[in-house]
Amino acid sequence: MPRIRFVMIGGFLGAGKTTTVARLGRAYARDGRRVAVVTNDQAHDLVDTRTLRHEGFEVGEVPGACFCCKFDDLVDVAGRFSGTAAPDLILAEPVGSCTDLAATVIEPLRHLHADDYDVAPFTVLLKPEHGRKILGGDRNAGFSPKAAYIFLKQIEEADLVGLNKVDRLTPTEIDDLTDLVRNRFPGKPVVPLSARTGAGFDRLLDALASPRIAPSRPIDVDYDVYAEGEAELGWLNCRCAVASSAEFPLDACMLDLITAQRDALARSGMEPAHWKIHGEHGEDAALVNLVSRDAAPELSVASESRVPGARLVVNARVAGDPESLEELVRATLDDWALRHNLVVTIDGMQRFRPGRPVPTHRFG
Ligand SMILES: Nc1nc2c(ncn2[C@@H]2O[C@H](COP(=O)(O)OP(=O)(O)OP(=O)(O)O)[C@@H](O)[C@H]2O)c(=O)[nH]1
Ligand SMILES: [Mg+2]
Repeated sequence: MPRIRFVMIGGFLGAGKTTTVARLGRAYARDGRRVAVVTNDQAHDLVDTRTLRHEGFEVGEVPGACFCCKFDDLVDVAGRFSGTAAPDLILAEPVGSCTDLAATVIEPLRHLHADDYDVAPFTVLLKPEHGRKILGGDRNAGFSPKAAYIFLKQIEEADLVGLNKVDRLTPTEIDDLTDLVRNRFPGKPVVPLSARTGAGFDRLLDALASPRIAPSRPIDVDYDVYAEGEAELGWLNCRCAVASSAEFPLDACMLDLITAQRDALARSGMEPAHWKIHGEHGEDAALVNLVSRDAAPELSVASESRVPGARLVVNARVAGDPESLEELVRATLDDWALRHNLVVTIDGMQRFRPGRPVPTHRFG
C-alpha cells in the first residue's frame, strides 16, 4: 500500500493553522488527492473540528492533550481513516501552545511508522500579531517570557516558517518580520503567506511536496520553562444552547458577544491568545475570532442567516487564570442574553491550566 503523506502545520494559538489546513486541503482535493484532517486540543468540544467538518473534510480528533503526549491516539486516529479508502494525505493541526513536535511526533512517526507514513517538511506558521512583539523583544507582548519561550521554540524547530496573514502587512512589515526570524534563526526558510487570500500557497505546496531534510539533532527544550509557560495560559471550552422567541441574526449577535468579551478581557488585563466562538443552527454556521487585545474581533465564517436558536461552542485561550475566565464568560453570556432577548443554557464547561507535557516518545 502506498504510504500516506503526513503534513503537520504548527504555530502559535491563532496563527492561522486551521485556515491554512482548510486551504491546503481544498488545493489537494482539487488535484484529485484524498485528504483527511486530524485536529488536537487539551480539551473536548473543538471549534476547529466543527469548522473543518462544516467545510466538508473528514476530520479525526485527538482531544485531551497534545499530539506528543497522545502519540498513540494520533496513530490510532490516523489509522482509522484507512478503514474505508485510505487518504493520500493527512493534514494534522497540533495544539498552538505545543512545541518540541519534531522530536516527539515527526521523528517517532518517521522511525516507528515508516511503512505507513511519509512525513512532509514541518511547517510552522508565524503569527504576526504576537510575533512582532516577541521576536522584537517587546516586554509588553502580553505574555510572560515563559509563554513567549514556547512561541520562539516553535519557530526554532520549524523546517519551514510560514509568515502568515501577509494580506494585513505592508511590504516593510513583511521584510522586518522576515529579518527578525532570520537574525534569530540564521538560515531558516521563511515563506510569506496568506491563508485568507492564498498568496504564497504555490510556494508552500512546492515546499510541502519536497522531501524533509531532518535536522542533525533536535532543539534543546527546557521542559520546566515550557510547562510553566503553557500553564500560564487559561483554557476554557464552553458549550451552550441559545433559544429565542423571535429569529435573530446569528453573525451580528455572535460578533456582539465576542466584542463584549474582548472589552471584558481588556478591563481585566488578560491577553487573549485566541478566542473563538462557533455557532450553528442546522446547516447554518458562523465563526468569530479574536487573536490579540490589539486586534478587532472578526467574523471569519458568515452564516448570513436569521435563526430561531443556535448551539454555541466557545474555545478561549488566554493569558490569565481559568477561574476568572469562567466568571468572565458566564457574565458576558448573561449580559448578551439580556441585550438580545435570548435564553442561554450552558451545558458544558471545562476550564483549566494545561498540565506538564510528558511526551510518549522523544527522539534525539
Ligand atoms: N487577515 C488574515 N487573517 C487570517 C489569515 N489566516 C487566518 N486568519 C484569521 O486568524 C484567526 C485565527 O485563524 P485560525 O486558522 O483559527 O488559527 P489557528 O492557528 O488554527 O488557531 P488555534 O487553533 O486556536 O491555535 C481567524 O480569525 C482567521 O480568519 C490570513 O492569512 N489573513
Ligand atoms: Mg486551529
